[in-house]
Amino acid sequence: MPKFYLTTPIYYPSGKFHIGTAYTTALASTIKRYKKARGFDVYMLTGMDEHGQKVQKVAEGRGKTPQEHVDEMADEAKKLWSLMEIEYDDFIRTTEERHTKVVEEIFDRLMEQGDIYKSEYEGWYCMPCETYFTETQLVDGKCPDCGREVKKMKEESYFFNMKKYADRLIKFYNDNPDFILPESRKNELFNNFLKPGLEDLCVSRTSFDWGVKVKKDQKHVVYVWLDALTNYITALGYLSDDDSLMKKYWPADLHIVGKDIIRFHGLYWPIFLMALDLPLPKQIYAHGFIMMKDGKMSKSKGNVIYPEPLIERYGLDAFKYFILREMSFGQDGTFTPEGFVERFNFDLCNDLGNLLNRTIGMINKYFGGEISSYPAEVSELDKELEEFSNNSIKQVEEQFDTYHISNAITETWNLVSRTNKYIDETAPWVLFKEEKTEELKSVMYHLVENLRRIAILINPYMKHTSEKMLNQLNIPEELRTWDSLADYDKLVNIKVTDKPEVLFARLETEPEIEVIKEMMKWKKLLL
Ligand code: ME8
Repeated sequence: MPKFYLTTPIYYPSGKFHIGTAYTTALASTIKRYKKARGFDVYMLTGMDEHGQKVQKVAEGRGKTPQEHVDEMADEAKKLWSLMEIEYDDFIRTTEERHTKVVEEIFDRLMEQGDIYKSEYEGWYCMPCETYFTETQLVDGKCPDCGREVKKMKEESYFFNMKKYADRLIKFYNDNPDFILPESRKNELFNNFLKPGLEDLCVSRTSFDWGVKVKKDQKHVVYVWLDALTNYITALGYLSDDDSLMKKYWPADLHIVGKDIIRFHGLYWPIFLMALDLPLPKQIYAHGFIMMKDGKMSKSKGNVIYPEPLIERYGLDAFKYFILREMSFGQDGTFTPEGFVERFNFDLCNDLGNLLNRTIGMINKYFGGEISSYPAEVSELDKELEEFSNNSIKQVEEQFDTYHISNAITETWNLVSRTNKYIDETAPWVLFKEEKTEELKSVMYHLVENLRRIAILINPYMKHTSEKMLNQLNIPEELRTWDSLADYDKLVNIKVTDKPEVLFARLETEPEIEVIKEMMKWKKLLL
């Protein structure tokens, strides 16, 4: 079985996770379910990045030790991922011994090899980003990444010799044009950082102590990004007694990150791996941001909406549907209450829910809930629908395979619309009136067959809806698999439920928008 190792960023426990964090994780879990359905042995890693000055400050603000704080936050994170049914295989925390021990060793080894050397650092430091900038990198004297104040700081530091590996990385980029997705992000990294020449990177701090200590120089703490990035290999047991997962799954097939951290993943991480003599990840995908009306949704700004109230009121599937559909490949997407209610009512209620309900209603009314098998004769309209449907499957797979999840959803909804249109075109109620029983049966067969396919296509991100659809149609197990999408004539003795259940109950637009606006007023929360 081919393997597929997939990761999310490990998030900072600096505030309660909002729907941006939830988006990355839901995206990864969706890709995992898709890959599994396609026969891959998938391993998905997520976790928490628990060290650094920012986390230390937040803990102090709560009157807790950093360890107490991160322990609570890790529990909260796991609760959220369980509520969202995230199918991760491991949850790594950078404060765990299995991680810290290996980070110490890696740092030591890189020092021994001469890749890390001691010097002095002076620069402009952005605390929220935990990053130093040179004078010229600042934008209007502020942090070029987040726009906040920076502080002039000087400290004795260890540096990583990036320059030594820069040419190898340039060659790697040239030899692997799909290494960074989307291409625009790759070009940015290439033109703005690699071409002008990489600076050596400061990889230790003395200004705080919440982190992994440098083994041979204990007043230094390992830079949080060197600490954090290595999670992708420490979780697999790199340099530990049992490194069987490392042997099996490394290199990663896909690191999913937000565009804010592509620089760390696309430049520093590959170079650290080169220095460790390990193969580089196959692909890194940087997605866009979920925006609010006043800019990027972020833990530090507090302009957030949390997943829990949305899931509680509208269900997990509707929540995932919205965030995954709204974010086009590599682009930003916007969260608005209006958009959410509209998608719920139009896409889920009208388009999908009604298609299922109408179909089941008609089969019950016209045939007592039963139709036998693939019709002996098919009409032009049937053929058109079948072709459209076959092509939709191809498109959805192509989009999933290239991680264009939003497009895969759009393609699926095109099939939903096309199937709805087929009902209008074939006008089953007329066929019934005119007693064209065979034609009517044929139409019902095609409807069930396409609903079956749609249910399978949405399964990676709307598991419950998918199962409800397949159950109401009584589809046998062997025709619920991804492979069975290729079939179109295998259904026999279809017996649909006589008690159809509404998939998504229509929302009253205006009052519902108000409900979501209230959710957006939840104050910034820590836990
Ligand atoms: O950067 N829209 O942690 P972090 C979409 N610990 N995604 C968003 C988002 C938004 N508005 N806001 C956050 C860190 N994200 C480091 C990572 S990895 C070795 C270390 C998601 O808690 C997105 O994936 O700040 C982004 O890259 C990540 O959360 C940042 O999480």
